[in-house]
Amino acid sequence: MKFLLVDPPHKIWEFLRAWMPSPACLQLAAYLENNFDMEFMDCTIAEHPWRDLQEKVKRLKPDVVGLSTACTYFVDDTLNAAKLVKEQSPESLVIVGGGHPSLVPEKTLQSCKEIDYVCVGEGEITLHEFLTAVENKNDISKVLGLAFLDDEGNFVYTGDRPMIENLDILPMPAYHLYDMEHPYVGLPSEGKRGFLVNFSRGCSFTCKFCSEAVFWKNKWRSRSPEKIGEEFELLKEKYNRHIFYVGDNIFNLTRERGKGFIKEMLKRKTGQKFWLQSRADLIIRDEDLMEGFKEAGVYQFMVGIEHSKQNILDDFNKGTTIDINTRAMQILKKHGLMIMATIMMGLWDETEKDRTRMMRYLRKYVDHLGLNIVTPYPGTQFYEEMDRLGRIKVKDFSKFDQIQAVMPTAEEPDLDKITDEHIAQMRKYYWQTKEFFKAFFSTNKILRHHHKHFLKIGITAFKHEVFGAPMWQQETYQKFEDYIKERGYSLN
Ligand code: B12
Repeated sequence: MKFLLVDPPHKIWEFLRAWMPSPACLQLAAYLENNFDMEFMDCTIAEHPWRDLQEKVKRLKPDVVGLSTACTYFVDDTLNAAKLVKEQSPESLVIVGGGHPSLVPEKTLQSCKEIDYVCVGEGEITLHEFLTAVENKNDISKVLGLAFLDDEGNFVYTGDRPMIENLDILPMPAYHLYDMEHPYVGLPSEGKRGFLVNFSRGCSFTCKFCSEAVFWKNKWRSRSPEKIGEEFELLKEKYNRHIFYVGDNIFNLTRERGKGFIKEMLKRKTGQKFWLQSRADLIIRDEDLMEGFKEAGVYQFMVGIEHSKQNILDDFNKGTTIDINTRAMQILKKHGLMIMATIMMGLWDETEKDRTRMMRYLRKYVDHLGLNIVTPYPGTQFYEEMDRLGRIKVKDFSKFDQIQAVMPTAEEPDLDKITDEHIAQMRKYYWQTKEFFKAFFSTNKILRHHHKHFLKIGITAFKHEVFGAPMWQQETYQKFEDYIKERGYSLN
């Protein structure tokens, strides 16, 4: 039984020019590698992503190919990868998993006949049972957590897969299968040795726009502080990684977790630095832990401030208030922790005046502006509502990257103008003397580094616009259509 797990070709996070090994693939690979003849391929760091995938499948003729797709905005690449796999090896079964296909399994299957199965939800046990069933020629419809179309084309869902209660049963992510020294692997904004990790799954809050909450059915689980410490230590000792974006939705969802992490990292004294995500109300609840977090190496909290209009927070079921947001940011400032605020713009009843007021408000506190264009993700309540109201004007998912507008506002019907406004707001925020000086003179070394990185991105954009110089391009990405042209014959 040969199994090929693939992170298909797709764009990396262009905005920050950051690429990370997929935590999903690393965890799935670790869980399966000892039980199956498994290979892992990350096409996002392959020199010729489509050609390499084609050749690998042709040579290997795997019994099963697993394709992972976390974000809606690169689902088309996954569908094309499925087509290429089937062309090269018609006997291979194709199973896809990840956030997007899981939330819309029927649509995914109907949009691509080359996909045989969708893994709905958590992958480790479902994939293990699926591969075992294929190997032993058992009835696949008995494996929970799978969706497929039957011979008549009817959608079949085998039923919910119970989630793993204790994440500590999972092995350490399979970093050893990855090219950890590839020049693309890192978070340039965090410095050369920046890296991303993930230790929890889900979130117990119910923000209307979030696909994560729906995907994990509002259930939250975490690795224990000991396992977290062990992984950080391995990343330091074996892979020389020192500064991290921790992808957990809400790091201090419980006080116990925050306290456990602090204790563990103070004990291990690895000297590593961490950027965590949290919520404003939980920052306030845990104010007494902030010094501990700092001492343990935390340098930044990313907080979903979302907007400066209360009705927007209420409408999104965010469960916070402007006052809570302000107090949380004041607490972080007081303790010398950097603030990255994630903000939405381009909401239906947002006006130019609202944005100006919001930016003025944020300027007082925020070190990093994570300004995103509001994007409705399939599977969320927000998507359904916007779809019902006919506001989603673009259904091409490759544009669902939070940088391109897909919905108009009451004030601005032109999507391109909203997209341009997003860039203009980011520039206005970062291109001011005060921010410019931070790149060179801030006493905070990390902030200096961040600002230099953004300055570099800004200069490239400026040169492009004024002098026609080339924009930054991901060398490892090629559009599927371009590959098909390049290879000289169309897809079977
Ligand atoms: C890590 C991460 C990133 C990394 C990407 C790393 C990577 N290589 O994937 C970085 C920082 C680069 C990033 C960027 C972006 N991200 Co991001 N990111 C996350 C984050 C924080 C963690 C994902 C994760 O590790 N989950 C843990 C793993 C274990 O879960 P999982 O991926 O669901 O995998 C399980 C199952 O899905 C399944 N499975 C997955 N693949 C497969 C394959 C097979 C074959 C099978 C059987 C099963 C299976 O099994 C896995 C294990 O159980 C999530 C939010 C969160 N906390 O989850 C957002 C999230 C995935 N990102 C999101 C977005 C929108 C983006 C951006 C587009 C925009 C932005 N402003 O952030 C950019 C650009 C993406 C890009 N081109 O890189 C959204 C996606 C929403 C959507 N529906 O599209 C999320 C959900 C955040 C959110 N709540 O909005 N991101």
